[in-house]
Amino acid sequence: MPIAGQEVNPMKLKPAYITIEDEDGNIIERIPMTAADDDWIRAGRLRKKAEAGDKEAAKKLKEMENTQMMEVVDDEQADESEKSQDNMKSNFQIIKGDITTQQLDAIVNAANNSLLGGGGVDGAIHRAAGKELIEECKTLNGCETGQAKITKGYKLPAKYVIHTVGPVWRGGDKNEEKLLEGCYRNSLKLAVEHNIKTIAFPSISTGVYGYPIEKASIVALKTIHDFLEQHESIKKVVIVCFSQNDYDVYRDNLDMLV
Ligand code: AR6
Repeated sequence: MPIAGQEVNPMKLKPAYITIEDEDGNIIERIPMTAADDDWIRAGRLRKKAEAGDKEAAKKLKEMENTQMMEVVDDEQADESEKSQDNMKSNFQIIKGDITTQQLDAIVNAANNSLLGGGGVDGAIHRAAGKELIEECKTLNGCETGQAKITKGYKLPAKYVIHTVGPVWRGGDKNEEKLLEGCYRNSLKLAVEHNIKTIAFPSISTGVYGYPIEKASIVALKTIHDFLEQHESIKKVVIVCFSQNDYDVYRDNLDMLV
């Protein structure tokens, strides 16, 4: 029968395990609850509010703790995770602003399969880069969802534009998460291949394509985090949020993850 552990420090809280015991109370299996990541992050956010005196948040947290199984990681695991958190902190930034003005090696465009321009951030990037960008895009034969292609930046301060195509949100069971992960990972892979050291992302898919910002931000943050852990050549990743609300969501989720 599953048992619940107690947690004390939100920064050391890891996704839970279900612990299966035999009748004598001996542990026979521990199954990591990786699918519980969303809940784990939500619990962290509620805890922050509860600590600041929000009674409603405290109540919700208590309910979660009674139904979710959580446990504290041991010190060794915590040290390891703190090391990777340092990496993420030094190489990573979330800002509110306009991606077209970023003075970095590359900016990422949330494009569509044609790569021939559109509205939102795509429109803004094409306007700022000038007509030569569309001319180069015409030579690329489009781009599949979740993949990425690279062009020069032309009149932009950034030397390169990496064009990626996010998934349209269709309820969450049409492979949206994997495709969105692919956007971030494949863009970063292209960056490494082109010796790009500093790069900015918009919040891919969360505009016209309708991906819920809460969920999309977690995918973005985790995928970037995992990539930075494995690729030291990237020195700076910036997520550029266009609205205050998007900025707040990304910031909150970063605080919970790192
Ligand atoms: N800088 C940073 N972020 C921006 C900017 C900007 N200048 N302008 C908008 N955003 P969207 P999608 C934010 O719709 O959901 C296009 O027509 C915006 O507030 O641009 O991936 C393409 O051609 C939102 O948070 O991209 C595709 O057809 C985020 O960028 C389709 O939209 C993404 O919103 C792609 O949809």
